[in-house]
Amino acid sequence: MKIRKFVDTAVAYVRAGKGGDGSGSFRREAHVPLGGPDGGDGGRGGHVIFEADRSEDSVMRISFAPHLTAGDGAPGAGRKMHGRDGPDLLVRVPCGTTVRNLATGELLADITEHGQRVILAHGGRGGLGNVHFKSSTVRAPTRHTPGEAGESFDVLIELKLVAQVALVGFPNAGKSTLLGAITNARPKTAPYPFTTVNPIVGTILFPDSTGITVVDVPGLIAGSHEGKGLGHDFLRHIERSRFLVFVIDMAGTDGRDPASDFAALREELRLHNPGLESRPFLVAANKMDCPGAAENLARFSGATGVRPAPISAELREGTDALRDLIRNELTARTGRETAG
Ligand SMILES: Nc1nc2c(ncn2[C@@H]2O[C@H](COP(=O)(O)OP(=O)(O)OP(=O)(O)O)[C@@H](O)[C@H]2O)c(=O)[nH]1
Ligand SMILES: [Mg+2]
Repeated sequence: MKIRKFVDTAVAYVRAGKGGDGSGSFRREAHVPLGGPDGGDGGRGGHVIFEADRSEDSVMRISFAPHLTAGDGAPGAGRKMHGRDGPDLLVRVPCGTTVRNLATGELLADITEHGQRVILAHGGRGGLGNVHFKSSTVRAPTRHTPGEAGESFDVLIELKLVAQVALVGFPNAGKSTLLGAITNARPKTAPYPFTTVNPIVGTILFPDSTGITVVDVPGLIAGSHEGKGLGHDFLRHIERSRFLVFVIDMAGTDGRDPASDFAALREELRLHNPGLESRPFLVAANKMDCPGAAENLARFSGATGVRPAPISAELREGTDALRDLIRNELTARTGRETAG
């Protein structure tokens, strides 16, 4: 079973091929005196191309062989022969990979769909052979140009795992406890806010060996959309999931009101990205083992019109039913089958 950190990174040096040099050849044949220039052009240097491949699941491999170099173009030759283009280098990366220029931070590619290709570094153009430089005054040009260098730079490659389901809730609501109860992940839990600082992905494994990936996103707070707390980064993670599970502390710990918690979470999503609050969701009413939770739940349903799934993540009560509910809702409301 694989439990991965949410972001998997590699640094690499990409170098596209150099263009082949143009040729400065002259035609020489037994019965053709002064045969004239016949030097062909050099071939283009190979590109470095990244391609998304759904069978890849990490960019870590790249860090073991971080020089990504495409082939050089061949030089041109006599008889106007064009040099062969340098072979391209095709680098397969998982869907959800972004590539940045390491020095400037500039985003060079955001590769999401299987089969999508991006030319990351262009090969240099081939040089021109001397056939191009013939004119009425220069009958026997020796001039020919060298191939251009290919592009080369260091890149930062990041894979952002895309989980199917995101757990969304205020700090301390019990998201990590729930992730530990329903998936193979074993995140740290503690009775204080912001225990989780990096998103963690786990997989719900069903007996028929299908799975659903779930990400525990660190606690949202009012103002997250402005960068408060752990801020934007985590809202972006939520954005990538097709289905949301709101984890609400029904015990109303620290004098919280569950219905206003729910409203505040949805508002935070809306402020970050209008439309995000209407992404398909279900609500898990957590901490139902605590005193007052049942009354709070009744009030919650009255106030919001939503019927949550009652659970105690800590005692693992209702969590099996929640797994099944997540599966059914995910399939019914996003039209997505679970992954094998
Ligand atoms: N009584 C009770 N306590 C719970 C339940 N679920 C979680 N807790 C407790 O609530 C506290 C917070 O749980 P976490 O799972 O760390 O909460 P979180 O939402 O991941 O919090 P952050 O990582 O800080 O955002 C821990 O002390 C848990 O033991 C539950 O169902 N019942
Ligand atoms: Mg947590």
